[in-house]
Amino acid sequence: MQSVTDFTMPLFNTKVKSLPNGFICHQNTISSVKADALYHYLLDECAWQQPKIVIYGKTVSIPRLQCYIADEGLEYQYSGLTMAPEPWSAVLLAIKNRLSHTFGVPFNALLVNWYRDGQDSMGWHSDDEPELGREPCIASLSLGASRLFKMRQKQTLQVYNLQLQSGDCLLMSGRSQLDFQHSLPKQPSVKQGRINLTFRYVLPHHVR
Ligand SMILES: O=C(O)CCC(=O)C(=O)O
Repeated sequence: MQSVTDFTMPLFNTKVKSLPNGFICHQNTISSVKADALYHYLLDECAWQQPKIVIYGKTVSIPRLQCYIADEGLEYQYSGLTMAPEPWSAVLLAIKNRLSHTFGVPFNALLVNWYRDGQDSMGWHSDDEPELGREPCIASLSLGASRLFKMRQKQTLQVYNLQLQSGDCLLMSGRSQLDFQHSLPKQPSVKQGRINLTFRYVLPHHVR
């Protein structure tokens, strides 16, 4: 297996799928060998948590595990949760810097989600928390099992499907969070795990 200490991302000279406005999928941004090495590294290294959130008055555990990593002091809040950041490892810092350079965005935060199998999921939502700003640019890297990603136009309710493969990098920018919700539905037939990394720029406290 490839060592993750020499983990670097190749250039983004990959196929780009056309999707609704604001969504771009860069396919095969890392080789399957690197994606596999990174997946197993993250399984071992991340401080996984399964927080509880309140939905329609009921307290439930989120249906996946997660880990929030960011620059010092950059808390992130969603669904009533406040997440204090874990520090960057050298491996994740290298990927963040590569993506920042590629997309011209000074990413400073990362939410890592681990879907242990097809029973784990993410419900419909937009990444529209105030600390992300009005039109955030989010780079979302998929590792492991292939999963269906859905985008739903908020006005027309038209749904678009995208099959995300290991090594794909989905960029969500422009009006993607204003005009669409997205979700990762349960897929009981999927038996393998998937890890998704969403690199974000979180506004410092003084400009929120
Ligand atoms: O796992 C995915 O691809 C979706 C992640 C997501 O929706 C999010 O982090 O906001």
